[in-house]
Amino acid sequence: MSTPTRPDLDAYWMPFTANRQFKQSPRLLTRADGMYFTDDQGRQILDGVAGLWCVNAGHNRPRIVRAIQEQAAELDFAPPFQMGHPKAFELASRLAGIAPEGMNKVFFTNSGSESVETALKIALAYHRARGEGQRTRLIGRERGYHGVNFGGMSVGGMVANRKMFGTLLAGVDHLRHTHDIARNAFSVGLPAHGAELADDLERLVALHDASTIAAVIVEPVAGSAGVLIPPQGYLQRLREICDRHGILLIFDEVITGFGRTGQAFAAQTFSVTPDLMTVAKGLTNGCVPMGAVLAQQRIHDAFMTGPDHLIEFFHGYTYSAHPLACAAGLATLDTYAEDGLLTRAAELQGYFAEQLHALRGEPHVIDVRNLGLVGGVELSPRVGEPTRRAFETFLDCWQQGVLIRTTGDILALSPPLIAEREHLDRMIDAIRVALRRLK
Ligand code: PXG
Repeated sequence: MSTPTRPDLDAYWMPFTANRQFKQSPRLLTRADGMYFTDDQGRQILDGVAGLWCVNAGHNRPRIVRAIQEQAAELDFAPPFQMGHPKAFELASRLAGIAPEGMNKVFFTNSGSESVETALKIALAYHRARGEGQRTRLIGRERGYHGVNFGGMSVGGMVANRKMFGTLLAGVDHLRHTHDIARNAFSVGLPAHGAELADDLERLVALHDASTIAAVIVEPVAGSAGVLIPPQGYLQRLREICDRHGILLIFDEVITGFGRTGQAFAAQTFSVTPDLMTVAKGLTNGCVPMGAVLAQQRIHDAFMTGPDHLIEFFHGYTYSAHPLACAAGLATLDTYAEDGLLTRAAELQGYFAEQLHALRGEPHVIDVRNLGLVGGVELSPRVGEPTRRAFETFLDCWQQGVLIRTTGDILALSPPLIAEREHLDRMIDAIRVALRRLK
């Protein structure tokens, strides 16, 4: 196929990208359909990561495409403050319908990062509205990722995302992370060891006093920090400790939401219901930016005091519940329901785990982890050059026509939930081939 002329690459400062490496050897995607991207050379690239953990129903789904096209012509924008449009209410109800029991209030945002900021602000304002305004402390976890805005960065625990940006929010502390290769390497599904790490919250309660702590935020399964699967019983224990001390529990389900772990939300997979839940990505199948915070009824109700002509929560975005996003969201939920995608990861996870764990014994592999349709393969770093092995594996897979993700020296797979066994085989084979020729 002929190579089209490339655009000038100079002006675009790319996010979370090695800009200089990219511009020397660009990877430009021009089309996508089903399980595949097409690059500007006309090559088919198998999507091993659902875009960026978001295209759960696969690319170019006709119902979603049509909904966005029709919506743009019907109602392009509606102000979200003191106004509404029908699809915003419809989407909120539909989300509440698939959410864990009792999480029936929905606040719309435009990204995962905004969802996190919104959830943290709801937590602070909730306590204040109830006369516990001294609960201002926010607790995150080491190796957590909660987006890139100041609240999310502060409760997050990835050093590269934090160290350049000053003092961040005051009054934040962190639980220890749960990653423990020494005890849990090559666990299939949930690791056996580490539930007691939830007791770290008791340590922080002893240090700060529960009366100063507003909320704890964790990813049920940490994605960006390298596919860290929670130890058996860990999330349940965290819930119990939060309850004991009146601390709100926030699950950041930006990557675990919408079927990734085998049920609609990880909260359901783990049978642990948080007080607040952040979502984005799969909410619109990645087609239009959108996020949301789901809240328990009682959290919402705590705000509904005072004269009824007054705004109850001074927060929101120009594009909250944007009509295009709502149309995409509704069509996405229809697509998930029609194709049974919210539970498909549960059907595929046995096969996926078997194939993925067969990478044990390949060069440099020190751990393999899995849950639902999330997989992680950890490599030993090359001495003096951390992250290089994983990046070279990523480039090799790209050459083979397979898109994977890396973070540190960890490879991540999060295929669209429409994947067939042969797609999973091909992703894992590409990794195997790359590892065997890696130095
Ligand atoms: N919370 C979690 C748990 C996330 O995974 C965000 C918040 C922020 O979402 P936005 O929409 O603001 O980007 C995320 C984002 C990766 C990767 O490679 C994952 C994300 C972003 C970039 C890379 O794992 N997740």
